Amino acid sequence: MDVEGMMMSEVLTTRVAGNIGIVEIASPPVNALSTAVRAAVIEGLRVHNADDAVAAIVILCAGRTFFAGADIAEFDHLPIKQPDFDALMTTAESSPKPVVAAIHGTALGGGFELALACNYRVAVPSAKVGFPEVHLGLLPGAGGTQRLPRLIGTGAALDLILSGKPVPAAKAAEMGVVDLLAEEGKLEETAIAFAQDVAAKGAPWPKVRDRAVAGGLDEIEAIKAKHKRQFKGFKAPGHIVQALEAAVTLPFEEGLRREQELFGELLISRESAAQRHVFFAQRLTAKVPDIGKDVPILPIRKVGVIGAGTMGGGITMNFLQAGVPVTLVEMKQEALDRGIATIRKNYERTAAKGRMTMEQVDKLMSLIDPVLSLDALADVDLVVEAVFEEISIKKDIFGQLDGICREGAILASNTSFLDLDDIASATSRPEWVVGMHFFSPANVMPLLEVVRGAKTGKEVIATVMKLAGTIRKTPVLAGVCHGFIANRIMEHLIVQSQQMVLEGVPLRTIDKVMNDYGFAMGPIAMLDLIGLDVLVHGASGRTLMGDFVAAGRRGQKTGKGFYDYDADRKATLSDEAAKIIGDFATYTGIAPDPGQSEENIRQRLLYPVVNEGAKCLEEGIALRASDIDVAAILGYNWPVFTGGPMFWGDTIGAATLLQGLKDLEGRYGSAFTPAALVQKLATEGGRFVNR
Ligand code: 3H9
Repeated sequence: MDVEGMMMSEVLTTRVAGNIGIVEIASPPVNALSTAVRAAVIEGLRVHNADDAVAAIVILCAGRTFFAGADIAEFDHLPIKQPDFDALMTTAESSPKPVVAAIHGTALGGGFELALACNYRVAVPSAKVGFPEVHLGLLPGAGGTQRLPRLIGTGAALDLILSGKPVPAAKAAEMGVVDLLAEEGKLEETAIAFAQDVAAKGAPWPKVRDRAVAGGLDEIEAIKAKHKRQFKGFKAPGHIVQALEAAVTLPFEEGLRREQELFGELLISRESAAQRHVFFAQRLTAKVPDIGKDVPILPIRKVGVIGAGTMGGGITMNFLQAGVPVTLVEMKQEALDRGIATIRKNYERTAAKGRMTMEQVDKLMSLIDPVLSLDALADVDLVVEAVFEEISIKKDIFGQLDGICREGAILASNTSFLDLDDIASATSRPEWVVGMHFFSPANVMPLLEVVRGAKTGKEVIATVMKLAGTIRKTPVLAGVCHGFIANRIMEHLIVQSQQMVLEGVPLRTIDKVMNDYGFAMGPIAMLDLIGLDVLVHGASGRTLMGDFVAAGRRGQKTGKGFYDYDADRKATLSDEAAKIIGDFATYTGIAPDPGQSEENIRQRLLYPVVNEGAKCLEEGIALRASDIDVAAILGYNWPVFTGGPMFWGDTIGAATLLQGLKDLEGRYGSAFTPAALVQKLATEGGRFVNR
């Protein structure tokens, strides 16, 4: 038996219950439809179709879920091996005996497509079905775009496929996708009884392919408009629309062929390669090579947050939503009241949108214990300090915590730039000190940088990495340095954009170049959004942004910053801003160079980010290049379809990057000096990202 044959026999169990043949697949963790699994399903169907004692067949999966889709890793090794998806779907759909898919967990992508190729679908209420392919830069390529509109109509199908969101079984049943809801825990017996019924009724058994498509091209236009923001920079949404158009205009078989063509184009696209990279990168960040499963995870039952400002409030909300009580400390009653009121207002806004009840708001608020003294933190399991970014203040607080907190409590700082080891030195227990760097707004942004100090204990790292998942963040481990990973690499983009502003490059050109690259917002508009006062806080000496703040131009919130803003937050150019820029340029004596090419601007903004990422790798600040990509994407909205700065650096190639950096260094100085790793990869070959 060949290797695939052996693997197939390991994942497949065929058994017979009464007159029903069961094809059971067990391929942990998520029963992805790898070559071996596809072969196993086909073999299971063959076995039961050849057995005269079997009247109908049930396909089900062991473990936590029905098939979660194609094995995404296989897409890096094209062509897809035989038996391919077409063979699998055709076998299921043309089975002479009726086939029932019994669904639990998540039937996603190719898994959902297999269910649609079966005659019937039975699911437990906790199950979900959906097509997440769009998040991988793909489309459902195994008949999903042709079968789903035949079941639920063109508009609903397009909506579901473009959204990428799984639908709960009850909703799927309402839509006509699921034929029967089984009681939780009784999936197999319900599916068997259902299969017996349909077998007893006799042929013909329904096939989705035989149904007419409900809804026409006009429905497609309406749904396209609803999702229009998704199209910019991404290839897949446009291809998905074309596949749905094919479902409307072409006979089933021709539609399938069109779908396969479109899928093939996406599969070899740079965008899909980038998004598949991000899929695996996001799941890799939590794995720390020297921290195995044997390292204990400490229970975090109660948290203290110091500082009820914007950051502290956002951090608090994360824990409340995870059901963890928070003791929130402020120095003054007024600041404490303001912080609590802001949290309540945020939740009430969510409730007003119908996404939460007022009872839930009250319940969350009741988890906060507002206090005015650090002494109240004596019994918490974790403290997150989120006060003003000033080393002496932080050290003072950590010194006090050392005397207050119980032994074994984790002491975390939300510092975004400061030296964590220096902060830890203020305590007698640096092994319990860690960085938990949230991104603003902390209750929304999905990134948590976990900063490992020189002495941070392994169980502290393991606990905080795990805790990130509990509060729905993706953790990225960083070493101690100025700005850790995301801020350190992205600072270049900000600094260079400011430099170009002073050289007279039009603000709109700088923003446009980054919009064209894929950022939803250019760097200048982003500074206005964050607030120039926030950015200059603590800066010493005269700065361009400081001059803006002095002139009352603090950004979008004051209706004026680099741009002027109207009531709809539409940005226009401002003579006053131009004068502030001109005056500051004169003050610094910067040479004007307003006519730079867009390519020059792009390289100036992006190459140093990749270069700094390379330095983070050299210095061991980041564990792996893909972690840097995740930090940039989740912390700074770096466009996903580029794969992040390091993956993008690989697509342009180290040799091109090196040459570009050398040219920029010649013109603009040491900010562009190539990292040793860039030079190494350029001369020896290789990539930043190695999966
Ligand atoms: C497709 O189907 C194309 C077809 O239309 C057409 C073909 C022609 N493949 O997320 P987790 C791994 S495209 C390979 O932490 P959870 C994952 O890397 C596919 N590996 O668990 C991780 O590995 P590790 C459409 C996969 O419980 C482990 O499983 N389907 C796949 O939080 C656990 O994953 C999708 O896009 C896969 N398909 O969430 C579904 N899925 O332990 C993608 C998971 O080494 N998957 N792994 O880090 C998911 O959305 C979630 O994994 C799922 C479980 C919701 C299923």
